[in-house]
Amino acid sequence: MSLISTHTIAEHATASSCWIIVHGKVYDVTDFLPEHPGGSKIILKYAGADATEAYDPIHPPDAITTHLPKEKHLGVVDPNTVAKVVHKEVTAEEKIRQELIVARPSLDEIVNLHDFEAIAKAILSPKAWAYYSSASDDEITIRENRAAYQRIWFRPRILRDVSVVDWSTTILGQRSSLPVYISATALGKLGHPDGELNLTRAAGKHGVIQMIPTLASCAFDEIVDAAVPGQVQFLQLYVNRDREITRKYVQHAEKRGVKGLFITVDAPQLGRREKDMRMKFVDESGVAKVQENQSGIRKDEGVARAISVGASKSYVTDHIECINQSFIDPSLSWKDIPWFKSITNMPIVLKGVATPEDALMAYDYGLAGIVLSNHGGRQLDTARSGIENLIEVVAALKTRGPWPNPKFEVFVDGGVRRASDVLKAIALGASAVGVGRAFMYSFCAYGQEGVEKAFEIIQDELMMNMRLLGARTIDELSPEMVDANALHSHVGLTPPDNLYNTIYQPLALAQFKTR
Ligand code: PPY
Repeated sequence: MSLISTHTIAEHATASSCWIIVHGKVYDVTDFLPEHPGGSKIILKYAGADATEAYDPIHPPDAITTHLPKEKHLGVVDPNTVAKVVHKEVTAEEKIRQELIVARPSLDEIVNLHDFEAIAKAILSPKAWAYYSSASDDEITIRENRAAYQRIWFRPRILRDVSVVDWSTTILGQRSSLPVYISATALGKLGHPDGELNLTRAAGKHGVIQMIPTLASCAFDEIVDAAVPGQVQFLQLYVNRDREITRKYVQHAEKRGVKGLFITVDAPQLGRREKDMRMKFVDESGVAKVQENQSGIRKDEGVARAISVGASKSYVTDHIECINQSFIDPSLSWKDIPWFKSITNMPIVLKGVATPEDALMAYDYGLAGIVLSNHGGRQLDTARSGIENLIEVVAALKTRGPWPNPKFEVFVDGGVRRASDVLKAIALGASAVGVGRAFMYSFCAYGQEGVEKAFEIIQDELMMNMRLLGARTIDELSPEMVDANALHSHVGLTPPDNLYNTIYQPLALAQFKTR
């Protein structure tokens, strides 16, 4: 491979000749610019320079090598020409963050899932925290996801000999040590260098099922390769406009042993997440700044960095700039379902169902199940919580035949932080519950060990709550064990969730310029 000097690379810094460096290798991406799913502007920002830092959290490591023809792989950067790293001035905020990382509580001191979230909030880069924690519009739904569980009360049974309790179960016919699976969350490397692999490794050790996200930072194969023999993994799918890409991806996943396909159906367009959007306008020193004339951002687009997608507009922020909406086909419809069934034998589950009407359609289309989800409050704001929808959905499904129905499973996700939440959902008819952010925060805070600790905490809480509830197995959880009468009342008489509320960061307003 030829050695190329940084000086030569810097001469190719325009749209008519665009070279970039990724992981020390030099690529000519000129012809690829119009094809890049995230648009050409983001690449041009790094034209003639090193793009690795921006590339890493967003792309699987092999994306560039597999997508770019071999003749565009130009060589490696001549190390003698790389300027010695000049240490950037560390901001006061960054200094505090570094100190907090060192001063994290020891893992022994972590007693609940909120702890992970609080630590992640303190030690993540402001951008990563904004992306992960943000939800759409006024963030009503994300908070309702928590609040809804607290409008359900237990009706515990006594004197049932609960010396032995067993919370293991099956999910889509697969054994699971917990009635909980790891739900898909994107861009894991924004929070930890090992990204989603933290989840895979912890899940493998503990017999927990992981749903692999389409938009993982790690390559799909890397995540499957990290699994131990027999470890069960599902796949979350964003359906590409180019169905050939989707077909190949799904069939490859099935060949690699993935046991279930969860098609995301609640995101034909990305929700507007304001915390994330505002991050774009805060420079490194925390000073509010409108980045006019940069990457084509126009003042008249306000704070939302808008890109055109057909007739609609959707925002992209710095770190997800490379994820263009072409990943997500807004024309996806029920008509596509038979095609999915024709390309795979994996059980197919729709992720993001919110009404009994759609639940019945999924059932009638012969699918394997649904996830009652509002995408962690990141899509349609003031959409109801999955747990609230569960009651109506189960009532509707009972009109189609005996319940529970092993051929059609209902899952719930959103806002789960306690085993008591899990038990409530199962008592009301869910097969299992998805947990996304809480596991992600556990690896942001402590890597794989954090995720393992999160599993242990859930187990401890399950044991205590099942004993106190009088349920020895998951099958013994029944609707009579909960009082959900207040669930549909949105009046708000529930005591505040103090732990969660101390972490919750209120939305901000537009900032005045500093002089
Ligand atoms: C989300 O952020 O909620 C996602 O599901 C991932 C994502 C990220 C960027 C574009 C589309 C979806």
